[in-house]
Amino acid sequence: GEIRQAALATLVTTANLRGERTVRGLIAGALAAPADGRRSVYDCKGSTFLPFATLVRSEDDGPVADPSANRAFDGFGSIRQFFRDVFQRNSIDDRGMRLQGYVHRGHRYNNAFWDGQEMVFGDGDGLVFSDFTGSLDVIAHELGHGVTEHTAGLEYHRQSGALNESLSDVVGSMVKQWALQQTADQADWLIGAEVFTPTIDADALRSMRAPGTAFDNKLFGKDPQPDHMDRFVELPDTDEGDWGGVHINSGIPNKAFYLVATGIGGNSWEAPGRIWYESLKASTSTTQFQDFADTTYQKAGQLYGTGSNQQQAVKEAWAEVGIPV
Ligand code: ASN
Ligand code: ZN
Ligand code: CA
Repeated sequence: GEIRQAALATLVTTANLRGERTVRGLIAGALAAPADGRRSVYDCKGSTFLPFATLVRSEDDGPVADPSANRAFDGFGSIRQFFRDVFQRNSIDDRGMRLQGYVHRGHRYNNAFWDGQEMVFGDGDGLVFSDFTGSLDVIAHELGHGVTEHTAGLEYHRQSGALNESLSDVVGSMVKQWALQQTADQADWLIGAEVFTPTIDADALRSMRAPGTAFDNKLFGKDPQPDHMDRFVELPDTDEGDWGGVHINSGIPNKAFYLVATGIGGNSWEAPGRIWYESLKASTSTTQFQDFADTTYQKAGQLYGTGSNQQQAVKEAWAEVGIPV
């Protein structure tokens, strides 16, 4: 990243001084590599074995008969453009990685996931959950896991895992707000508002504005997400324990991002997004809540000035969720 850019800048300068047009041309060509991240969407036709899936829509194809395939394809397009325009990031790996989606995975499968290579979506059972391609923020959440894997590589358990989950919700929420051109105050801050069938009494999978309030019904009970370190949920580091509550304790950093975005005001993907994205790139596989909070405070100071209102909003947000910086 930065080192390569600096090295290229040095080469360009040297080439300019020597007037070596050929070298300069080569470098310019390398720098102007086409922004790609070409899309491929596959139909699993109910199988859980991805190699059995068939290609239904690729980059140069127009809409196809399958609405799930089109939603995944169009969603990838929006998210790709979001990363390009807002963060100057070329796809998942910043090197134009192909965006591969698999729809109709399994029979009535109630989830979606990133598997390290591709984004995979279930149809839902039709009773509780509907098609997981139905929420743009869910598609962006899964793609966000790819971005995290290719940047900080946050380990998917305990606090680093909850940060990994939260960063995917932050991406999901920012992409949705950007697509709708909503300010932080106008947004609903819900993740997966469209994935429940209309019969289910639930707002969404999660709420970043008010973690713990996304649902409260007979089927699921109350949304278990905390919004403060005092209510951090200790769970075993097992599949059963959600790897230490990665989808539960993510409520804490989610609330911090919401507070920063509303505290600064305007669009979440501008200053708040920039601070979070720079902090993600400065994080490691074992970054904990406190480390991440400290990094956002430091980045806000570097980007917007020490004592700026952006930095002040970051400080107040983390204090409000019990992680003072
Ligand atoms: N939808 C979930 C997620 O992306 C699936 C999982 O637990 N990996 O976090
Ligand atoms: Zn996730
Ligand atoms: Ca609903």
